Amino acid sequence: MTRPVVSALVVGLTATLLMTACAEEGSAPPSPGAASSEVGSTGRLSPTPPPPGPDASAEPSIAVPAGCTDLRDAGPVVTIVERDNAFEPACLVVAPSQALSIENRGSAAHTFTVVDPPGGVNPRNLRIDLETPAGGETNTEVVGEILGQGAYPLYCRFHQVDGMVGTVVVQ
Ligand SMILES: [Cu+2]
Repeated sequence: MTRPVVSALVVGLTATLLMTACAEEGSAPPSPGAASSEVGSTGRLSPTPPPPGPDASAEPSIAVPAGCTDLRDAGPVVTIVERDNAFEPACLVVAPSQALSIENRGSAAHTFTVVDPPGGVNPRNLRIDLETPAGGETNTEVVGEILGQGAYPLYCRFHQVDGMVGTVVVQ
């Protein structure tokens, strides 16, 4: 079965090698040296496999958390409510053309603080940091003038440890 294949592989070699290969193949298993030589010849003749393609994830994509509230159709100003101690909604999707109205309906002061990913709570990456007294209201500029498109961690500086955190997705 393998003899024609072996003959074809070594057809370019000298007659002496061809005879040797056939003799080895016909009478006994090929020696490791002969086998590696044939593999080497085949490798040079075979087309080189193409290199791995460029990263297919080059186009931007925004990971919107499951259950995030889409407020892009809620009008030019989107209302976010602060309570003790949570944002409502905790995760919101807004359009770059919308502004935010942050209403504190809790009994404590809160902040609406947005940071750049991936810095997390690094203050140097602050993008929005609004303190709202109890019963107060604060408005932001149009989001598109503050944040680029993306998903941003949101938190209250006073109550982050109490779980007053969320996500702002600008899309
Ligand atoms: Cu708070």
